[in-house]
Amino acid sequence: MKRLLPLVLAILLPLLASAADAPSYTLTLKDHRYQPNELRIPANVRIKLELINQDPSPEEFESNDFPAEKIVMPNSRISLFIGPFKPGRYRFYGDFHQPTAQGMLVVE
Ligand SMILES: [Cu+2]
Repeated sequence: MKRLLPLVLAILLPLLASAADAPSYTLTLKDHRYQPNELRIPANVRIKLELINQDPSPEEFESNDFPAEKIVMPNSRISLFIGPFKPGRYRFYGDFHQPTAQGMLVVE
């Protein structure tokens, strides 16, 4: 067991560090719209997305351009990790209010 510890740490610490180092960005849902509705992020890095729902109904952050589907309850917040992305534009939306809840990731 003792001999395994350095190995376990060698595997776990980089994972923890990469999660802690991930740059963080915030999206707020209000009146079933994303604010900002265009989010600029750097290419080739995993990012942490903080999603704040200020509406009195649940929303689901979702995209067809990258893997993401996560529910955020009314007046709550969640965080998720997305990327890394190649430069480009990636559409996301709120599955429950698609007419208004539309946004774009601009990766550069
Ligand atoms: Cu969905």
